[in-house]
Amino acid sequence: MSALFEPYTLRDVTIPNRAWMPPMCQYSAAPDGPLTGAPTDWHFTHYAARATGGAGLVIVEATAVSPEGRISPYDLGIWNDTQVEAFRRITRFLAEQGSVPAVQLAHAGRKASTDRPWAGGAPVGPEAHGWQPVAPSAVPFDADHPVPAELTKDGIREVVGQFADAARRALAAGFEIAEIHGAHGYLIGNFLSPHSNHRTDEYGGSHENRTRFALEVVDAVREVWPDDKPLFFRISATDWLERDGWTADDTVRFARELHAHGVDLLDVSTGGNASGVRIPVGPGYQVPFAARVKAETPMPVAAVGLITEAEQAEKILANGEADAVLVGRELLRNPSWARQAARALGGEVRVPEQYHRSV
Ligand code: FNR
Ligand code: 531
Repeated sequence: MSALFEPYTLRDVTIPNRAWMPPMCQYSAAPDGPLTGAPTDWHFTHYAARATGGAGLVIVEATAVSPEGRISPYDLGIWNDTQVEAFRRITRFLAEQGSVPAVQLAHAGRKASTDRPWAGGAPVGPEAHGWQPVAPSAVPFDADHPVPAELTKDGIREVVGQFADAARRALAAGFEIAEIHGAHGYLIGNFLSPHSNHRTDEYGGSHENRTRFALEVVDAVREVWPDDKPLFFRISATDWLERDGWTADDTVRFARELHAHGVDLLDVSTGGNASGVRIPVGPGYQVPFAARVKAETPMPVAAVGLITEAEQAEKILANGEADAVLVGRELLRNPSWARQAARALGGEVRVPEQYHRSV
């Protein structure tokens, strides 16, 4: 039996295989008006295709917990009931197709208020639906980004509450798994790393202080999220900085703490919080970070990053380097990657009845 097509049960949720779709922003929601942040026909089509293509878990893209938590004005959000209603059509269909619907809850921090990548991705001001980003410290991501406003303690408390409200809405929207976005240089990652967190109060300085905000978010979400449903956390295992950054050792230590706080799986990415770093990109280049967490802590892990081939994915799991793989851009190229991997590996995958003549 192929490891990639072994079902995986976390708490009371069984994911039919280990070939999962990671969150990938589509920047396709309305940027203003009553439908701001609500999923559209595009989002339905985009996610439905990967579910009918056999992905066992579909993690909906970074979905902002507040308007100012968006990366771009075109991001999805889950801060109001109109958005919840629009998500229900997607979660219902994914579940009908046998895929587990998940959503990544996000706050963009100091990388907020930027244009869509295909429009250049530059920071936008109020004239283009933009706003003032916030962060743990008034330290910009790079020379092209504005200086963010330093969050006060009240501001921190407000964002923690927004994550809890977003989790409540994610549940109402029909999601089975919530993933907290702690990676790629957004708000939670801004607090974790000494590269971006220069605070001198109890949210800055030591490892315990810099991880405080992330753990307050985890605790607030875990309290709302049902005990029978899994909670994931996505982390950037390293900033790829020579010094003064977040490191793989920090990640291993933090993985133990997240596990103790009720996080069920760590989704292990890298980078995004420091500009101008050299990242050794290549097939499976981030897998070693997931493998370290899995080897040295009790935390289950998902691996991601240039995993494109069925045999490559199978080997990662068979070698015990990860419990699941996330296939991103290859799934954008080929929505039926999971079904084709099943054929290659002799695994079982659900095929829609309507397609049975094609099996
Ligand atoms: C991403 N990625 C990403 N990551 C995340 O945590 N939340 C997100 O919303 C997005 N959005 C996003 C959009 C697009 C268009 C791409 C290509 C990527 C990162 C993604 O989940 C994945 O970690 C990387 O793409 C690496 O995996 P692949 O693509 O090499 O399989
Ligand atoms: C790509 C990215 C991956 C890893 C580090 C930095 C950047 N993604 C990240 C996405 C937005 C689009 C670019 C998110 O995490 C929302």
